[in-house]
Amino acid sequence: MENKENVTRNDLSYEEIMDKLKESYPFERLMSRYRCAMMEIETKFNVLNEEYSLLFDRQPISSIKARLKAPESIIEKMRKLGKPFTLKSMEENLNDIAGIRVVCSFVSDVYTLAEALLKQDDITLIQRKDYIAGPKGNGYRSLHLIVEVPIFLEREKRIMKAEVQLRTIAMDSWASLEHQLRYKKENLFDEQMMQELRTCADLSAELDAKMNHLKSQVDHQSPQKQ
Ligand code: 0O2
Repeated sequence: MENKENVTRNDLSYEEIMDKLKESYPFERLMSRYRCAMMEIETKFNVLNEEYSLLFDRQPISSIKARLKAPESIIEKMRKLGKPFTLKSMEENLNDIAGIRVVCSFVSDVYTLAEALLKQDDITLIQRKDYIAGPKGNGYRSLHLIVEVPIFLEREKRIMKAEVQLRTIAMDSWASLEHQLRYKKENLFDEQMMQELRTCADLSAELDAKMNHLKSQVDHQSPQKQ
């Protein structure tokens, strides 16, 4: 490859692009940096979970899943965006190569944890999409944050972007079932089926709201530890 930053040329086929990308050391190095960013953010949430479990005798985080976007999905998205296949362009145009999904017990935990992350002085908020306050048309709910986080390498400090999705257990189970139902079967869904999906999402939001209300009653009666 003449220029290490140019992973691909535009005249290559999809398969050739992918093979070249996977073999390239600069691509591997970039992916490794995104992996480091995921580790940093995952650790931050684990630390917060530990702290809150001390303060409130319960853990607000039910589970954390971190995933690196697959090369196939990266190429597909760059192609969709009509952007050149270079590492620089990937870094500039894709916000979700590193993804961390934080599944919380209650709706209030989603916002408490998001706030606690964002007030850390090494985290910069790039974009916030609140699909809980304003669900997507199909009923999808989650709080999405695009953040920048520094990673400290042997000789340099790099600022990396990552997408953090925060949601409740109920929102997560709806999203996971919806994904299974709709994955590659998008065109089988008619308006009535879409309406049923939305109804299921609304029912699960109602459950979240009731559980959150119960939690605030319990919180009100139990004093916080110092
Ligand atoms: P994966 O494999 O989960 O990463 P963009 O991210 O740029 O493509 P957009 O629409 O601005 O576009 O992103 P948005 O709305 O913030 O959501 C992106 C991610 O949120 C998706 O990533 C999903 O993880 C999740 N998501 C968004 N909408 C839905 C939905 O309707 N159902 C489910 N189950 N998940 C959703 P990817 O890249 O699609 O997939």
